[in-house]
Amino acid sequence: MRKVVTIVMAAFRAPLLALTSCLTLTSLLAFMLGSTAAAEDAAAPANADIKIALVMKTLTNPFFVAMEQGARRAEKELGITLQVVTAARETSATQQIAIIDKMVRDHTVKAIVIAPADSIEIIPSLKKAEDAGIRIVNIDNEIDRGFAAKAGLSELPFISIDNRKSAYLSAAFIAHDAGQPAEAAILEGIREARNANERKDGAVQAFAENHNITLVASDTAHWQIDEAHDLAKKIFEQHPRISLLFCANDMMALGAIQYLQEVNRRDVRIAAFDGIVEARAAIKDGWLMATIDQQPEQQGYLGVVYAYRSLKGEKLPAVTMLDGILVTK
Ligand code: ALL
Repeated sequence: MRKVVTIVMAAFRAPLLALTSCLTLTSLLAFMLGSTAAAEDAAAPANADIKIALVMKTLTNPFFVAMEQGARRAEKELGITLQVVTAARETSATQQIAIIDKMVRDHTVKAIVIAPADSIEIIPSLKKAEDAGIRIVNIDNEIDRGFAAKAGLSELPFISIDNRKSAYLSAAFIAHDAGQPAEAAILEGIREARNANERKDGAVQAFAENHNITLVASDTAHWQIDEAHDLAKKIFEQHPRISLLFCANDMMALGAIQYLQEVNRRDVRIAAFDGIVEARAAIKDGWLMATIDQQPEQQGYLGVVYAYRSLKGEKLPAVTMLDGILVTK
């Protein structure tokens, strides 16, 4: 297990380090340029007093590292001040709630861009934020619109991809040509997240459309690599004939692949979701068949741009759907 974790950690620590040094350089440059510009124009950068927060789940998943990079691009372009905050783990939904509550209490930001860990529990905190005059943009995982309306939260602009359709595309890639009877399994994301359920539905549909396929197991590994390794072990020990596996994100696919490598099972066809660099490498190595690029960089970028435009009084589209791009090579 450790092997994959280390590879993944090392792989995204590098861009993180690069990002940090790049930020340091940027700040240095900004400082140097700033001191020259200060003579001519004391008010640079233009919107530095506009503080926008990007609240994500965790930086232990490269998906969110890419999302931050997009948000930083918007920060630079708009000249605003961006604060990026995450919880510790995929499962730290309560920590994300505490982060929002503290921002409301401390009046530190004018807008919040949120990729929620949980589609329902976060709603009361978002309502408090809205009541405090903070603009909110929902990206990635949609909050539950029914609960939001009941809580009196207004309709938040939402930016994401079509999770059901994209999961269908990914799972169909391994399902459509199963010409012999085959057993399939699904590793689900956190069940309190709407996108996890939509992805499960899409994969169930893709498997159901081929009458040769029987779905024999579906369980959650909470988006996490280690948990997916252990869940895959359990499921494959119970159903050794499984030959098709859909994982609702790449991290879980990497955990499952690690298990399959340990038991030397090259025959299992796996489809996943996110398009992170490590998953693309697994496709090249033949361990993964498909994933979905859900453009996290662009989601982060647009989230901040929308928050800014909302603060400028613009009316935003209720739903913005980016393309979920099937990656198979
Ligand atoms: C979802 C994202 C990604 C990610 C997962 C883990 O909301 O869309 O698929 O892998 O969260 O937190």
